[in-house]
Amino acid sequence: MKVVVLTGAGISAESGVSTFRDAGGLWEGHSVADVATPEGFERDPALVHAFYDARRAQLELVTPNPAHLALAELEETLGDDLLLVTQNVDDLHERAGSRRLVHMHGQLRSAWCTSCDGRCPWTAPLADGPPCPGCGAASLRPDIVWFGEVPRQMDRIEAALAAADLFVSIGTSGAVYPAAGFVQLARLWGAHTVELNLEPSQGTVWFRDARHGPASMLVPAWVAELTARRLSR
Ligand code: BV8
Repeated sequence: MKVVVLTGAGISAESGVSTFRDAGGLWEGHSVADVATPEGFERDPALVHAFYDARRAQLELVTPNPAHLALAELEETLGDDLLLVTQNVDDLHERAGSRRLVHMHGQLRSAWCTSCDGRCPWTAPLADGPPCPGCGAASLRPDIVWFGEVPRQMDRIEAALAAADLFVSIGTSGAVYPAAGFVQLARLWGAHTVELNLEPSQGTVWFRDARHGPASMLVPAWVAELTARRLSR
């Protein structure tokens, strides 16, 4: 059985990472245009660096929750039959043990040089213009996909959706495309579709099965159910 799992900010909420659109979420106090677009970065790089430097620093204080751990266990069971696609830029899936993982919107703990186009692991602030380890230029930006930029590894994601028997969306509001459209592609290509979210998302109508509650409860239960079903065949 081939499975594609898509995660959003809701899977990291119980780890203490703020979501985007829940009350008190990240975008409160910031307009998307100012902190999550190339134009915003061009206009005020210090504001954008401050926004991402604060989120990168917060990663020191948070740890994976049972939902992240359950998905890592599922990878142990399914191996190459599972692809985990995350919209999240935190590293909680990696720290939980997931390896077959696509960060379609980039990663906080990586820096991207606009001079040499090189990428490198990065945990420190970027606001003070550190030199690129590759070319020495003070041209490092957050390795993040902003609005209007192209999400990463779309070919790989679309190929996995076309081959999937099961598509599961966890902790996402279904507000941002192309991620919000994956459920429609999966259905079109014959997959069963499941939503695991605190509340119905904007795309909940597209899911054959929708379960609502905290991810730290729903995801381990769903993984146990799937694993038991596989073993009983
Ligand atoms: C692109 C940066 C072209 C990283 C992000 C009109 C129609 C269609 C599309 C567009 C349009 N106008 C513009 C567009 C394109 C645009 C877009 O979709 N805009 C929206 C606003 C309409 N998209 C783009 O620009 C994308 N690029 O389209 O390029 C292209 C396309 C295909 C192929 C080639 C080229 C780029 C989008 C990437 C933007 N970058 N973030 C960062 O700063 O983190 S998006 C940002 O919001 C996040 O990365 C995240 O991915 C996204 C969605 O947020 P969620 O993860 O869903 O979080 P949210 O807070 O919204 O929801 C949390 C959910 O969790 C809630 O439902 C809540 O109930 C639930 N929850 C909370 N607690 C829990 C929980 N669930 C379970 N348990 C809990 N405890």
